[in-house]
Amino acid sequence: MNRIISFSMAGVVAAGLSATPALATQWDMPTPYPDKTFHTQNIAQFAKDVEAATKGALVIKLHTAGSLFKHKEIKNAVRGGQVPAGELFMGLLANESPAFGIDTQPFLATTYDDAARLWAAQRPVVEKLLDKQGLMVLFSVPWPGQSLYTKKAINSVADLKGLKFRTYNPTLDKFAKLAGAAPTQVQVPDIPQAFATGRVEAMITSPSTGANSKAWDFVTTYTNIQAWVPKNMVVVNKRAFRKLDKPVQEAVLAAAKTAEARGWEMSKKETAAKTKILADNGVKIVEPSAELMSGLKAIGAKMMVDWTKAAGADGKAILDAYNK
Ligand code: PCA
Repeated sequence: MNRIISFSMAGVVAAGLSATPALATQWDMPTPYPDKTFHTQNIAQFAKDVEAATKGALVIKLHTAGSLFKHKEIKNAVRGGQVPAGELFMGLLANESPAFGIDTQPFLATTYDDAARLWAAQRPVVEKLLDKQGLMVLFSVPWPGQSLYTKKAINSVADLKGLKFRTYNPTLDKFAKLAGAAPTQVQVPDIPQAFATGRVEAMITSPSTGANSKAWDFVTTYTNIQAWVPKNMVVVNKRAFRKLDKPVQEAVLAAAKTAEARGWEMSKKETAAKTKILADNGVKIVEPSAELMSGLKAIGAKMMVDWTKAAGADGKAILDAYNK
């Protein structure tokens, strides 16, 4: 909490001395994910780039793994100005507006090319929704494709019935429920503990989060369903952004653009690298049966119908742009 106080004091001092451009601003920035996550490494590089480009006029201090604010608090902390910027999983906001969760829709966009097209279609709507809350999107980077981790072979949707399922957002809750599993949301830093204590026994996530969580300690099988390519986003409080000198603002936007491009490339490399780590540690990597895939895709198709109804005009704008 000291840091938050020091941030707002820095704000007060900066406002009082706004004629002194040499005064450095420090931004505290919470992220939900641990240090070794490629997203976190990308954001650390972004912070370095900003500091270098502004010659230290803006210093971004990361607070990783939910250490300053819990994942579910990060958006409102930025909105309320307790911190100027933060990272979160875009689909975490799916209940606020379905537009935020379209990239967690099963089997809509399952490759990086489709994910990039979906982001281009989704971005204007996401920006409009966040702008109303005084927030700006700096950049967004996808996780590798999401696949299935279990303690036994899964050959059909019926094999998922009754499994205690670790989830991370409302869309995945629904997918798990429709598959007959019992969803429980667990944040990434808590995954190993949740499996160890038996709170959960299966999950859908990327090879990155699987390998970083040492999934071999608690599952045997990775079924490569590649069901969706969800994204994180870095958001900034518009008031905090406007307080920066113009050249500093420009440096932040330029570094954000670079971070987005770099992050997508890092993500693409993760899939093979982290799947290999899973295999090297004894996790069985299997391709899904046709029966499992058709069952999961049928659930996805039903969810797509529900999403389209719930998402209204914003949803239509996104899908029209995506399908163009
Ligand atoms: N890792 C994060 C989000 C998606 C992913 O691959 C998680 O499991 O919560």
